[in-house]
Amino acid sequence: MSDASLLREKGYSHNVVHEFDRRNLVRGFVLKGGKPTLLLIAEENLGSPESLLDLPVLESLLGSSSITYEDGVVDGLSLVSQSKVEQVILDESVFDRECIYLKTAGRNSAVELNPEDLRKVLADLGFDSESDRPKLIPYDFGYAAAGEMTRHRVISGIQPSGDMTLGNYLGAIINWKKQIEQYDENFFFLADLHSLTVLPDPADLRDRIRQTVMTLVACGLDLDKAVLFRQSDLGGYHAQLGWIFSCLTPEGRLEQMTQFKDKSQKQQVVGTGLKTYPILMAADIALYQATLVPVGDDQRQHLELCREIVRRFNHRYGYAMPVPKADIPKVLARVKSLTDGIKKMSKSDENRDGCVYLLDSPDEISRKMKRAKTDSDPTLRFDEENRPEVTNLLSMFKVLSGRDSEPDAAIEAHFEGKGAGGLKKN
Ligand code: AQP
Repeated sequence: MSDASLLREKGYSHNVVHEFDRRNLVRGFVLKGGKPTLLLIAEENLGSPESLLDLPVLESLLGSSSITYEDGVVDGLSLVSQSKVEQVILDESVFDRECIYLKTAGRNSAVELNPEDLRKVLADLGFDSESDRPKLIPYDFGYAAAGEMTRHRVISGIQPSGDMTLGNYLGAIINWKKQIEQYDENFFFLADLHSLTVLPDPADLRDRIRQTVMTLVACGLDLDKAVLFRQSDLGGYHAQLGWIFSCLTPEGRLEQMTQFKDKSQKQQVVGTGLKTYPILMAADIALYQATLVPVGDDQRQHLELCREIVRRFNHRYGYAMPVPKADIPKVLARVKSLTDGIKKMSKSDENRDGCVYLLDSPDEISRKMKRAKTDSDPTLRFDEENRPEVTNLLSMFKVLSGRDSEPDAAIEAHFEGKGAGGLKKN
């Protein structure tokens, strides 16, 4: 049985393709040493099979120091279904990709698959990382070089592009504060070079830099435990690494960025910087050899690109920097506008009623909340797809009342019979 026929049999949607993007290729190796193991690893993390064997991390994962491996193309999933392997090590970084390709044995073709489906197929085949004796070992090989997982160097930035919103706070700042308490090395910066992409007035920009610093301090960012700096004060270094990274980034990748698509529509003249923004962002992170980046969901795609660029750099020039991980809130990773549940709450939004600004007075916040868009259904339910506005308000309540670990049903029950009016009062 081949991987393709296995996926067909299991009913997982996939395509068989003959031309595929190697960056999205997942290579399979059979490792022998202790238990026969299938290793599924993203091509970019591989380096060479020889260097893979040198990885002490692999030895420790297998609990064995003498590993041999079967090279060549391995029809990976089908080996699992034939019970020829007893455990699977899965490179977690495959989940950064929108799609992956599993090369099929003996042919120059690959199975195109959604990464989440790979996890489901493995679970269906009895390989589950949740069981007592896990047979599925998830590991992020792209990140492995960063060393011990319990230590992190944290970095994140904010553009001084307007008054800070509740979106900035809940998407990012709240996590910055948590990281400061947990890790020793924390760097945060005012991304003023990034904000030049929308051509701000110079005097406004200077004022906003000052105001953003003051707001961050007012949010409780403890500057005894973190470094806060202005990006342009070290701009030469950021720009230099950005240039090197730009040489490693296919132009087409930049056009896929949704933020570029959104922001370029609002500009009369689209500057090149708006497009290359994610490259500078990758440099901002890699320059400091940071490992953890607390950001909101809108930056997920940029972080994914940053990880790709760093892997490519390490692969081409030798290891120099860890592949950073994004730290994105589990609840309310993307705060939506109060007036439009499809749009993200944004400091540069012209409609100020859509945003809760951190410097708004309590009266102003209450006025905006009262006018927030909801729908005609008086029963309050979390339903992102069909009721984005109500879901946004319920999620805000959930996080701001410190009940984010509770199930959605508990929050819905809290508002039973109170309708949107009751929710807005909270
Ligand atoms: N609505 C949001 N929900 C969750 N997180 C958000 N962030 C921004 N808006 C939301 C997070 O805030 C951090 C700083 O953002 P930024 O200043 O670097 O740029 P941005 O993501 O483009 O934020 P804005 O507010 O929308 O700015 P403008 O209007 O200038 O584009 C990031 O971690 C971001 O994810």
